[in-house]
Amino acid sequence: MRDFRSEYNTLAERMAEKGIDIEAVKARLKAQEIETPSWGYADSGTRFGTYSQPGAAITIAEKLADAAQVHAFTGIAPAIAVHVAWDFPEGFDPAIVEHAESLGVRIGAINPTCFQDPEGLMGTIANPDTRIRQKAVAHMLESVAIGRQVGSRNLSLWFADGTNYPGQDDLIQRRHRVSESLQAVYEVMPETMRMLIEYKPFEPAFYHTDIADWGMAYLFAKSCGERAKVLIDLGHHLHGTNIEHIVATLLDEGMLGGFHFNNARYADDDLVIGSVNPYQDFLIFDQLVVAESKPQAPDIAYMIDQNFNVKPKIAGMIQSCLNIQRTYAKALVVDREKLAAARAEGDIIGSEQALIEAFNSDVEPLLMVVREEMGLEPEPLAAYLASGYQEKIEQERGIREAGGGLG
Ligand code: PSV
Ligand code: MN
Repeated sequence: MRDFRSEYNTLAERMAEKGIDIEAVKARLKAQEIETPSWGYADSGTRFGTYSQPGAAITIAEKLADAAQVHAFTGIAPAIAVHVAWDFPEGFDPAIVEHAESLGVRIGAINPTCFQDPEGLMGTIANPDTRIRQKAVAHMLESVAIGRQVGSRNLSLWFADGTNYPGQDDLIQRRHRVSESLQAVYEVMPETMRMLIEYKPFEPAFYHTDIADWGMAYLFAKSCGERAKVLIDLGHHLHGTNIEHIVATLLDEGMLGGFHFNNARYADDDLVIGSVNPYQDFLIFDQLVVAESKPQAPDIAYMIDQNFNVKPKIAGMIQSCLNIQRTYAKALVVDREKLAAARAEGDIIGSEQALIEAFNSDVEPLLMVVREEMGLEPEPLAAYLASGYQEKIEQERGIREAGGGLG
């Protein structure tokens, strides 16, 4: 293991020269929380099939146990987002709350599963058939009720609604149906709960999707009320989209409610965050760090939305959390004074360098010290891999018929 303590001391000196308060940076890193998705611990796949991994979780209890490992080793993943139909197929059992607590974790965002009902082929909340719309609303109300019982702060909504061919349905009428359905759910949400509205420009519908981009999500959120916000899934953009600009705009409008972290190379690939475009991830965190420093810091749910078809799931999730943590740390050590001065002088090289220097800086010794101070192993991935947990679940659970998550 590297001599991280002395490397940290050198780094701390360099930071002090730049006027960066390293203790404040460490405090923010210790307070970071990333929610992992229950479906990331289950078997998943593509439209061509679902793949079974030895030891993959099936029940919510197994998913929580696996998620608890991610938290135990990283210290920053205490909550697990659930997908109602996948996690509570026999109905919700409140005993799960205490069970999660006993594992040192808690249930986070509630995701109604509004996209696998065969009756929803023409849409759920945008469907021309009132009965099908009501069915989707009823499922969301059931999800709100679960949210109340687990004390969840976020109802996280994504819909597969859209059309495949021009003329298939009236686009404006569909908008109105979406608004009405969302409002019906918003009205019954407890004051403590927020509605996060996720957008996606394509898939499974390929002519139009009813909530195609951040602007549409924003308008639907506005039509509901103050506690409705936009959720950005990094994989839900067309190529070339400047996501950090969307982040900045929503932050400025007070409308950014949360993230679904992942990386995309071609489409909604669900690849590990940091694996395709770490610089873009850094530029997103740069915006977030600036917003956090404002008097009214934004309330943002940081969630991972990934499926691990080829990587081992728990190790993949730990790797994802660490990639996010590293990205946050790099954004925290940007020399903001230098950046502001360069911008004021119109020094484009200097301002970009301020970002690049932070992006290129080695923050690992800082993270290792933070982890040590949190009572964790300095190298969580290596520690997990050496723990024997993966071998244990492979032996106990074996390979079972895949279930529990989509690609
Ligand atoms: C849809 O592609 C999505 O991003 C939504 O967040 C769903 O809840 C999740 O993926 C399902 O895997
Ligand atoms: Mn998502």
